[in-house]
Amino acid sequence: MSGAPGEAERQVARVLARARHIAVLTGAGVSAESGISTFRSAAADMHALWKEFDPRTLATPEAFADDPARVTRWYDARRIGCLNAAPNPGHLALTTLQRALRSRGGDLVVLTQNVDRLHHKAGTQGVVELHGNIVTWRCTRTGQSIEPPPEPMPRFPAPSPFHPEGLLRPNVVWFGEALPTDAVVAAEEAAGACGVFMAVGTSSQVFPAAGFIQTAMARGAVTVEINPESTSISDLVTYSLKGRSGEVLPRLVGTAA
Ligand code: BJW
Repeated sequence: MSGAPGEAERQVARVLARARHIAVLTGAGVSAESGISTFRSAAADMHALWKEFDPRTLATPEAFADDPARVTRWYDARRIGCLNAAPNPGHLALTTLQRALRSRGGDLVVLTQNVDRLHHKAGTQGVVELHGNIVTWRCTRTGQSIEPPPEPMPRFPAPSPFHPEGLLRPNVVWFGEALPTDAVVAAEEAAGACGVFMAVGTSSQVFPAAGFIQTAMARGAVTVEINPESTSISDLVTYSLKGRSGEVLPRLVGTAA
């Protein structure tokens, strides 16, 4: 549905106020206002990682096998950026909405593609991490995970403390790798059970995450997109709200300053 942004927003606010089960798929745009780069953006003035770097040389298992030092250095710099970042009003509005729904016997499930842990920092409970996280790293030989200290790593690649021949790699999901099964099951369940599905700050280009909205649509859920740019789902959703999530979400939830 289009129309004046103000009216569409008011309608979505009413939908949210009446909803009992909401699923929210979040992407890098939700963290943009916390200073974390997105991956893709059509806007010429917006920084996006894949405009600067080729994902095939950084975000694939083949890239890590080919040059583990280069990949580790890049991910470690991003890890430090995420550790130093704080949630923005968009993250906090989702936490407020989750608490409101839980207090009336419903729930809000955040399905995030983000690896930055900012939804956790904002206090949202039960966050489903579809693409893992950048805060914990695992041994390539044993699979054991650790949380490296909050300073830049001293060596690239990073030797594993668990195996003499192992390396540490971030617990993120690279292209060609399977998403964690429990996260996919939880996401399908939340998308299938919700009355409202929101896609916030995602380009909806990466699968299987971008497909969960189809599950919600097939079950008749009201669908909402929040994004300053148009995406492949903008014409498919019930409401497409054009704007920054750190501004739109607080207005929808009533936490705007
Ligand atoms: C704002 C804003 C503001 C700005 N407010 N908004 C079906 C069809 C075609 C291909 C495939 C398919 N199924 C699978 C594939 C292959 C592939 C894929 O999807 N490729 C496509 C790109 C073509 N998928 C995979 O490989 C996945 N694995 C898989 O399918 O495995 C199968 C398998 C099964 C069994 C065994 C083995 C394999 C894995 C995908 C992993 C994605 N990984 C990354 C990197 C994570 C680590 C890291 O952080 O480096 O995840 S890629 C990158 O994209 C990252 C993100 O989570 C993901 C999604 O990006 P997101 O979040 O949407 O961000 P952007 O930047 O794209 O968009 C930001 C948006 O925000 C923009 O629209 C802005 O306008 C907006 N914005 N400011 C609100 N203030």
